[in-house]
Amino acid sequence: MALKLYYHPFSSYCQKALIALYENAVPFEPQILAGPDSPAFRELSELWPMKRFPVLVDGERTIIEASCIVEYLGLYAPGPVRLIPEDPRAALEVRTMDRFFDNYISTPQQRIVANALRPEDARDPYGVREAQTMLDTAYAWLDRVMSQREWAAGEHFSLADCGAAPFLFYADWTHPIGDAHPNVTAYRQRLLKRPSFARAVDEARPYRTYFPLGAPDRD
Ligand SMILES: N[C@@H](CCC(=O)N[C@@H](CS)C(=O)NCC(=O)O)C(=O)O
Repeated sequence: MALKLYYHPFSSYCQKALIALYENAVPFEPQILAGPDSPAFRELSELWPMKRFPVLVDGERTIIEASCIVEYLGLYAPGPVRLIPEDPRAALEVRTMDRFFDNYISTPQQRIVANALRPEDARDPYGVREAQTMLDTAYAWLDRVMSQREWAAGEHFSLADCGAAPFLFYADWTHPIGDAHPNVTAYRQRLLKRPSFARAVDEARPYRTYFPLGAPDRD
């Protein structure tokens, strides 16, 4: 039975799962979430009441959370690109970096974007400043780490890079990485050249007007 992925092409967490699918050319049926009234969105609401996406369906099984989807694909649809290393010690480093990108790059980035979507009188400038400070701290830490690495966890492209790619892409649009973090900027460029992410970026191009802060005229 074909895997089904409920997703939107412009969503960063969905791109994280798409990268894993594209890395190993795993076939799947796209279930595009074209707004809250679309059939796919109604199905998503039944599958996962949190209505967060992506969600993967494999027969009777529903898999939530982008990291778990990537782990699931490694177990049930493995291919030549191993996104979680076999060695548990190497896998721990991959999972550590994966948590870093979710918690300290994506979370503050989404907080800034969510603030822009609030009604004017419910905005939270203090929260935005906190999120910007977290991003600055995260960029500085990552810059040191990436001075020694090609990919997030070392030599091999992994689960951690699947998240890093879209999260750094949108983080730079939201709160620029800047000249003070050349290793992060160079890593973001390497990610943009990775064919799996380049494909996800291209598929998301038609939706750039959706970016609440205004998308810059560049990748
Ligand atoms: N922890 C979830 C986060 C997923 C997530 O936040 N997805 C966003 C799209 S990028 C979403 O569902 N937004 C809709 C909403 O917040 O209602 C994961 O890792 O998959």
